[in-house]
Amino acid sequence: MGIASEALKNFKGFNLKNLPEVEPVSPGHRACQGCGEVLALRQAMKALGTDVVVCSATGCMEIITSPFPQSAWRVPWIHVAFENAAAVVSGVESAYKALNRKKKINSPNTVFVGYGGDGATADIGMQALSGALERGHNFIYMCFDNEAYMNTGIQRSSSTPYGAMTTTSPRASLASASPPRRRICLRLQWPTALLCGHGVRGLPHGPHEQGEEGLFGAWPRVSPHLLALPTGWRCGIDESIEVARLAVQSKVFPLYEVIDGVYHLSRKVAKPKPVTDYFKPQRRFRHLTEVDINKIQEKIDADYEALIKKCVVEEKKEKEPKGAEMSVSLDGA
Ligand SMILES: Cc1ncc(C[n+]2csc(CCOP(=O)(O)OP(=O)(O)O)c2C)c(N)n1
Ligand code: SF4
Ligand SMILES: [Mg+2]
Repeated sequence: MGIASEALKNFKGFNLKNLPEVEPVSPGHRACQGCGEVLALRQAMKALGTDVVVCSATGCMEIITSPFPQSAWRVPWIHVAFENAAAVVSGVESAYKALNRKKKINSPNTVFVGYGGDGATADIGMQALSGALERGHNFIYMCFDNEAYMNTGIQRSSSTPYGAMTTTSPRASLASASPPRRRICLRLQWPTALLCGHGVRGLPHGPHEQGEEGLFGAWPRVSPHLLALPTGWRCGIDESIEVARLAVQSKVFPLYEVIDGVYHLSRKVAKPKPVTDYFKPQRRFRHLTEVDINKIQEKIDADYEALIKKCVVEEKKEKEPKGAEMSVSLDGA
């Protein structure tokens, strides 16, 4: 059983009625207009509260929140290298454990958070994350997956979807290209929590969303968030939430959790939209031919079917909670 701060224990999901007022990431940072990633970071930190220690890999969310001599962080925050956020958060968690045991500090409920982009997680930081998971540290790891190395100029990462244009992937037809790769959660093959869409629910979304036994019972947790953003995805500055929502509705990014090896589908996509609806607002896909798109659609359908077969569908979560129409979550898939 893990431990959780008061803010986490009382967290009931996001909607306008119960949005926590606390702002661990303050306004005035330097994210691009319409950035979905900083919205996810803000929402996640609101849920986590202030009794936290955060370890940040380099990437956009580090650069835009900490241009010397300023900082948008109102909680303890450590900037580490590109590859080792999970290693550092492991060390911090172990140090707190030891200091608490020796009664040198009294912080039994502190929550330890590591985060990085898709480059920092799925590529260069995979080893550190794998090690931290294997050791079973008490921490939450968030991957802010914007599907490229955005901070350094939109280079392709292993999370970049098949066919998307980046500054390092050619726009040639995909007919002879290598097949799409699996997302990080599937590659980790570890009890993880996968959630989507701006991370606007901030934290693992699904059957065990609320309560200590669910959200906080199983440590460690890995939460990839899919984030749409105008700069790299070439959508409008007012479209990033809608594009992320379309990712769920078109089955491109299904919402599910894996808890102790059991797959839980958080939202069944009853009336899926075609992938073309998801691609349309994003100019990074505009070069694709009909043949390319059909191939991608086939792969999405096959992957979703395979996921459904593995999943327990939590019927009670099919219904929207009261007040959800005011929610900024990505439900409705
Ligand atoms: C070892 C190392 N290689 C490369 C860099 C340069 N670098 C800094 S941030 C970054 C891209 C980060 O991409 P991602 O993790 O996806 O985060 P995003 O900026 O997209 O949020 C790169 C290549 C670095 N800081 N350290
Ligand atoms: S480049 Fe993308 S992720 Fe980075 S701040 Fe701009 S919109 Fe956000
Ligand atoms: Mg990235």
